[in-house]
Amino acid sequence: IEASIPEGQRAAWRKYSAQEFKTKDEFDSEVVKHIETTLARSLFNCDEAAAYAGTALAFRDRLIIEWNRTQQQQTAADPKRVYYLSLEFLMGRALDNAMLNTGMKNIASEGLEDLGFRMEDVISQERDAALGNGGLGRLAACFLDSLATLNYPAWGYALRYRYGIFKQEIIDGYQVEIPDYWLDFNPWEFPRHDVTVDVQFYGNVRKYTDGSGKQISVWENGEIVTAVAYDAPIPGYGTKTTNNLRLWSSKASHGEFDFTKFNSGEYEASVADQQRAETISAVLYPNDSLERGKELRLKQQYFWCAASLFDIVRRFKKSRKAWKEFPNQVAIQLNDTHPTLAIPELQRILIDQEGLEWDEAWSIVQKTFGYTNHTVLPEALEKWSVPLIQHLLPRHLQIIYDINLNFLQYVERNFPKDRDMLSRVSIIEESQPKMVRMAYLAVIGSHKVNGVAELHSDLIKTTIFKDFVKIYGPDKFTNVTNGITPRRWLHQANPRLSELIASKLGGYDFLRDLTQLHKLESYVDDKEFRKEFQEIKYANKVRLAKYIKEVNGIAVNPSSLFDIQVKRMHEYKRQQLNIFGVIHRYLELKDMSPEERKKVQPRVSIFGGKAAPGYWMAKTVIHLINQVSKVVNSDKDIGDALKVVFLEDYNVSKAEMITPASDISEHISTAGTEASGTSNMKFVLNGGLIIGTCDGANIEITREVGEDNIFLFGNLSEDVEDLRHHHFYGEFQLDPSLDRVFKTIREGAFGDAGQFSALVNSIVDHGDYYLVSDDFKSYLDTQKLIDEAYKNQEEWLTKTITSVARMGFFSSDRCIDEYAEMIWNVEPVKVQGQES
Ligand code: GFP
Ligand code: GFP
Repeated sequence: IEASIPEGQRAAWRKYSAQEFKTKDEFDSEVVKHIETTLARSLFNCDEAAAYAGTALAFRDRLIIEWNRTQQQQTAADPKRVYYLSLEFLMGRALDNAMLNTGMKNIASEGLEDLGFRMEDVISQERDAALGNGGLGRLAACFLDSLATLNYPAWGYALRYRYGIFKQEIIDGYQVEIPDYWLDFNPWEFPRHDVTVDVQFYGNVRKYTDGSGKQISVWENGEIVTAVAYDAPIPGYGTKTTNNLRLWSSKASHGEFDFTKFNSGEYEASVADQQRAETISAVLYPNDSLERGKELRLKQQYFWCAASLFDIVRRFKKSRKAWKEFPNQVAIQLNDTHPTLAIPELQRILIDQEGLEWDEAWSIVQKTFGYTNHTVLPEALEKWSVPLIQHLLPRHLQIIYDINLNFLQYVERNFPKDRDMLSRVSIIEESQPKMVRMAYLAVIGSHKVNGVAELHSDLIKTTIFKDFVKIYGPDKFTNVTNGITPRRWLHQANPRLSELIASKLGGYDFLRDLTQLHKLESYVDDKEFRKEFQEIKYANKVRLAKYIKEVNGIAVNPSSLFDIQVKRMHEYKRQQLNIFGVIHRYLELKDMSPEERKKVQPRVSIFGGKAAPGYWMAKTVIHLINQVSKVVNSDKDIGDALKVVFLEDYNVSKAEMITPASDISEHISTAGTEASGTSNMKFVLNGGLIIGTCDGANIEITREVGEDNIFLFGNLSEDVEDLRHHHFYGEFQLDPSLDRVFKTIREGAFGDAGQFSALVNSIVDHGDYYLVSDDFKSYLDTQKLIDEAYKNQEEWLTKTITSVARMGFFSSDRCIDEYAEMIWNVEPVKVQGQES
């Protein structure tokens, strides 16, 4: 509903229209006002949490003023918009980002000091918004930052989970999951109780023929759940654009609870529906390749797609354009297959509700969607059972069948000789029960499909989507190499380095155009610059060492080589390779005399990451790391030569502290399995080097920084299949060093060996699917090279500085510009500072 203030009254309104604070004093006045009135606290009971809350509310107000202006101006300009549908947005903390992006952090720091608080303490009060598992969700968050910074009219759509990804505690070396209830205080969201959508589930489809002889389908008698919008403002850096992330929360359609039931005394039943409805947006699912076929997860997906599409279609209809204009006004990007139901949903809206003919509607659908694939692991490709979809979404199943029928007829006409092709490419897998292959539906319903790094984009064309390349031609498939936002991952995480760079590059422009970093190459030999660069790295290591001491109780020497692997725990990411390497190092140290030991390069091996609750192998690896840590760290022979640390509850805000502190970080997936990786980019940008396989974005990082500045090892992706085959049919030769590691584990050096037998057996007896044994020697050799290289600190420094200078390509700004041009065809809209 548009409810404008009449022309005559606008002057009065404008006079009192909310103003952004601009000075330290104005900021303080906002903070104090919020602490006293919004929080009902006073001078006498204002702790750091309250100071955070007051500061956050002051910035929230500021952002929402800019948000309103952005939305008004974008509405007036009515440009083509991008809608990024992602079931995960791993946002982390918002305050620091809001302060830096608006350029108000210094003012706020001074203001807080006046009030008796330190900025650092205030920032650390905020809880992470952890609405994601790992790289996929964090990528989506970086994209929002870039979209706003580059002034693209863009919306993110997701679910407002009451519980984000679980909190991880390590108890006796085991991972324990604790629910993450993060919403008790979240100043960054705006509930929009006026923006709601009713979403239907279950029910039946009634068909009839209308007067003109047209077949009509009506989906009816379903259960209705209401989606309520919660908006989170996304400020761009150095721009007035503040875009929107809209999160849907579920509630019962009849309001609080069923009054009829309540009045007749059925108290429990009266709230049961309400609870059932609210469950839909209750939890974020951990990324577990084994977690399959959960009805609730499918419900989440549809609930979110249906609410988002309703909103998108409603916004499109406001400008009263013809339907054929829809793809010129709307680009929808599917982040992985989770939002694939948006495809049959849009088709349903167009044919069942808007009365378009099938072909016209389908052409609109295909032009509207783009699909990003993030994995080629077959077990991670989503499938839903036909009976489940039939039950939950009967009309969508019919539409999916019709899409499939049209598609298969097309394939049959064009490939009459390849009879097998039909069953290979069918959206429906003829299994027991039948399954809907979501990735195929996503490919068929989109005009572009992209992978996230060059190797990965090539692989999807030769493996999972090979037949589709034949059918549609190669142009439908493209690559957009991932990127990261330098605002959070350099400026915010490593302010001193950012400042140093700015001092050489003449200001902070490089944060908006990261390619400018190349100018740093001329400072590689600059003594002052080198010294400061090195000092910053050391200070970042000291900060991490302090944290490790506080939290893990382990004293680590900041002069040691910090070797870090932090990411989701998964066999393909091969944390097991890393810890086996650590055990090998430990055994070697034990073999040495004390004199020899003194000569080795001291190292701290740092791990962090969550394992999906049902993923036993990943949990076993966590347990092994912790057991090894216990043994090694308390071994008097070893001392500083080796320390092993597992950092509990790895998340975005911890990543901001960990990333700038690495000397080496590990990106050691089995070649061909890690689609891109993005933390590899973050580590190098912060002056650390990489040990990695020829996989994902490691390859492009190598191309940019040069082969001398990265430590690559291991087999290549083209050899993986043969090696696996050989494990099963050839003779399995275990690398002798790895054999010794396994013997040590079996002898109980790290506690009850039975706990680790499945892990060891997966390699020794079950085909070593992830090729740990094949890459072990090359991994150890490369670690040796690293020890040697690190001893020459001057050389090392040259490598790190040169690498930073060459990382410009990996900004998510570059990445978003590529999507905008190749896939979305959208243009920026410059938002003006004053009301227009
Ligand atoms: C958006 C915002 C509204 C705002 C309008 C017009 O609406 O708050 O009033 O733009 O400026 F959400 P829709 O695009 O969602 O209709
Ligand atoms: C997934 C892939 C990564 C990729 C990201 C973003 O993330 O290789 O970099 O998506 O495209 F596996 P993870 O959740 O596995 O980190």
